[in-house]
Amino acid sequence: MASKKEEVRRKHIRLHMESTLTARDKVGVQDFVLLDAYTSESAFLDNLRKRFSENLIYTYIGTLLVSVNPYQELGIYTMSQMELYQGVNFFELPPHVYAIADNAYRMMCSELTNHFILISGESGAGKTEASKKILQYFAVTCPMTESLQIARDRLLLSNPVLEAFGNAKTLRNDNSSRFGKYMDIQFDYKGIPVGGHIISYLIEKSRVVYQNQGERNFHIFYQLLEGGEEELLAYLGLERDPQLYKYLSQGHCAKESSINDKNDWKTVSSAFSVIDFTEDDLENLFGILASVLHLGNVCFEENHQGCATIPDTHEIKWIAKLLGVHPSILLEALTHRKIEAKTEEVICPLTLELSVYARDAMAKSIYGRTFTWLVNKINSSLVNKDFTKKTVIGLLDIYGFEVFDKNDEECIRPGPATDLSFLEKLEEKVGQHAHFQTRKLAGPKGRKRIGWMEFRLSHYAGEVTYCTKGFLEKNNDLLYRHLKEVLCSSNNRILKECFLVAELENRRRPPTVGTQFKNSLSSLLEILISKEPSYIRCIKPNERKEPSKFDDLLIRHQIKYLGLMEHLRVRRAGFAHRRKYEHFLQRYKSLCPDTWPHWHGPPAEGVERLIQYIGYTPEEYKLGRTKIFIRFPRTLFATEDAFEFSKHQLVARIQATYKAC
Ligand code: AOV
Ligand code: MG
Repeated sequence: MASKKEEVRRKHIRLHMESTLTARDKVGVQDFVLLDAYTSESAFLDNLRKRFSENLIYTYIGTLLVSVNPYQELGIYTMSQMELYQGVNFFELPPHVYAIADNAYRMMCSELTNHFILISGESGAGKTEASKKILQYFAVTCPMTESLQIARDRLLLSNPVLEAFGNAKTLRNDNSSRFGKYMDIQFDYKGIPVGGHIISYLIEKSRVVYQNQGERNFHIFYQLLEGGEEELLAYLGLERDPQLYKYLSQGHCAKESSINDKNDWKTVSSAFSVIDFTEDDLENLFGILASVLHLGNVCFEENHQGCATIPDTHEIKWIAKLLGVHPSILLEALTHRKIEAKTEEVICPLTLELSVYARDAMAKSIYGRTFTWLVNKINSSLVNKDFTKKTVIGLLDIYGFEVFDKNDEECIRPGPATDLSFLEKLEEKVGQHAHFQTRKLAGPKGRKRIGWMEFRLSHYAGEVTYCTKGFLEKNNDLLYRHLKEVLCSSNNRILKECFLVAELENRRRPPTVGTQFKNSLSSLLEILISKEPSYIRCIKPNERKEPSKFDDLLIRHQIKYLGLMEHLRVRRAGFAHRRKYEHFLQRYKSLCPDTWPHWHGPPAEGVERLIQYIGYTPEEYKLGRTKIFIRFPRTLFATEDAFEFSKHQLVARIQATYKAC
């Protein structure tokens, strides 16, 4: 095996050397740093296009990986590919997401440091796929013991479950993540994956009650209807046809040819059992999903006094049964609200509009909190208390620009605020901004293109116009107290954990979406600051999800917004590798008699002594305050090779001594 691998590796190096000389015009360069006209965006684009047309979707900028979504299976994620990238110096093989994963892993093992891989790019660019490939790479290539196989399986299988509940078909992506995800994979000192932890950010709750034309609700609803057993559906009071549910049919694409809900249901069902969900958990969980669907079908009418009534209580009875609440109290809470006067509570009827609002708020709130429960539940199955000393590699799969925290404040008002006042507030808060336009801000020239209730944002992909009509309801899930009381009284075990009675006593306003976002962002920054980063930038080649189509304009936009040219400039001017003195010394100290086996002085001096000994030339490196900067990859390779060699020598010496005894 090793010799075959060695052979392939050598072949690649030969090919690479030839390609840089002869085939460069055809397939481009595998590292943008090697481009001749490196400051020109057109040269950058040309190189990316050349490679894409040869199905070479990965290109480096130094150690940053640029990935273009191929929208087709390329056969580059096989077992033999994984083996090939294992333990290989970074630049020896063609760029690959496995190289990024392997590099982070090896650094973690050798330096005992924590790492994270940040994956960014616009919707549909391939972030989630990249993060899954990395997880698979670790699952397959890392050492493993029998007792830890379960931990590995849970790490892998948390994905389909989270995707079922947190992903949906959108216009841009048939499997779009509607939440942000940070996942720590924890390793023991031998480099065996032993556990993990997931943090989720801002699940898009509005999707539960409303979807745009051509979009769907979260996958799990369709999976349940399509794949759920007859008895289960009968128990939940559900019909198989998604068209019968208002919350599933507004986008007019409940059935989508690219998605196999039945198969996905099977995957998710078996994943549930591996990640420790009991029958009871599932019964409660599906009860909640079914209640949401029943809620969507609750219809209101207006009586003579202009108050909302529910003429048909069929759905109410199902919800009451599944959530373990009293049907008449639920009915009252959906059509009335409690107002607290000085000493007493007054119950006021709601208008039809406000009842619809209350119903949707209930559905969003239930779903949102259940999602949080689900993440916690998965986390409890990923915890591994047996290992106290762990190092981690974090994977950050962020959704970018569709979240903007400027919309919160207005949403806090109980009841719908007017959409126009929301827009006015946006104008006031955001003001003049290169990426934000409204009719008022556009000036006379652009005015014609923007409607009264619209605002326009510049995203990676170009401009997107948003209509604020209905925007507030979509983003609002403030629950009337009356409904909250009902949910706090629920007998559904999951809801009991999600809606604590103590919440009713707390009179403070719940944090707005913006505050939540800001808080989670700052805690994320804290997590990231303590780790060594690697970067993957994903690019979407066209808007039609088609293979082999390279849309120059769209990609140019992304090169700009992802800051790739700046990154390239910095890389060209600077030094490709940087390592902390301690880590560098720890790894390579055996190469120099002065630093081996221990160096007692300051690490910086030790490093200086070491590199002088092994003969770094002055243009190859620079010494910073805490780190050594190495200009060329080959310098680091040479050092690494010397290190490997010295290790073999050491082993040979030990063996020889052993034999001699
Ligand atoms: P995203 O995570 O960046 O979008 P995904 O990772 O879900 O995008 O990729 C979108 C789709 O593109 C996938 O479902 C695949 O069909 C295809 N795809 C992506 N990467 C590859 C690849 N390496 N090889 C083959 N096909 C690929 V979003 O979550 O919407 O921001 O919100
Ligand atoms: Mg995604």
